[in-house]
Amino acid sequence: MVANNSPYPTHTPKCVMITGATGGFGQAFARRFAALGCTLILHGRNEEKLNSLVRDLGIKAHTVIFDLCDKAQTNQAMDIIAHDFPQIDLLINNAGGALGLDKFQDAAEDDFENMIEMNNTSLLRITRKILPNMVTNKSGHIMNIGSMAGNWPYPSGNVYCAVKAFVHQFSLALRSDLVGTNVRVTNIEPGIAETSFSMARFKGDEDKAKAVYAGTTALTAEDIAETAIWAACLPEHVNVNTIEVMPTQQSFSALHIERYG
Ligand code: 8X3
Repeated sequence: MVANNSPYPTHTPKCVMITGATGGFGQAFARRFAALGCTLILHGRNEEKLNSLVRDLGIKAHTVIFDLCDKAQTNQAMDIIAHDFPQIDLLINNAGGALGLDKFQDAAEDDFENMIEMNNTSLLRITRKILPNMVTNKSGHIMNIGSMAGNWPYPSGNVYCAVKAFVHQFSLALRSDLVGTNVRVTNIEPGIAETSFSMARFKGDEDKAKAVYAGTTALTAEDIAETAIWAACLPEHVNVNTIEVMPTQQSFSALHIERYG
């Protein structure tokens, strides 16, 4: 972790792969892990954005471009990464997101299929390619970026809540498979965070996206990067299973009860 006066031991990952690196969380992770001196492998879909992030970081980083929803592209790119970087210490499965905020009875089929593909199927594919090396190395950390939506349903969250619940349970179950390998698994579950998340959810509708964050203090990408750094830099014998983080201004609502008349 960043130098401080704590006598507590820390562990610094040397090589970190971040998916969805050009998004809000991804950029914040890239900045913080670059500042720790880590070698970065940054995934994105947009080459120009990825190159501009690398220029901003001012470090040499390996970039990998593929569409998460494309099985062949993903597998081909990840085979190369697994071969060229046999010692990835930390994989941050950050790519994903929400598409639409409609009642399921009105939701677009493409949206829910893409959400499952982006948040679940691709996470499995990418993890499956990187994990065998970690197991062989007896060292590594899979860090998934879930959501509090995986724990707490909300109206019109339907498929987004479900895909993040998948990430939550998959992360825990993966820990069971990895016992004895020294490989760690963490799921970070943010609440409302002001990033490009809502622009993507509302497909570029700026007014709708801004309204999500109006009149409150949401989490920032930096808040989540701080939790990621904390969990990653704990000594290797410490595994943080799940971190759920909400802004102080967000809380729970009462269950809805339909009243007649
Ligand atoms: C995003 C959290 O509250 O916007 O993963 O659904 S929320």
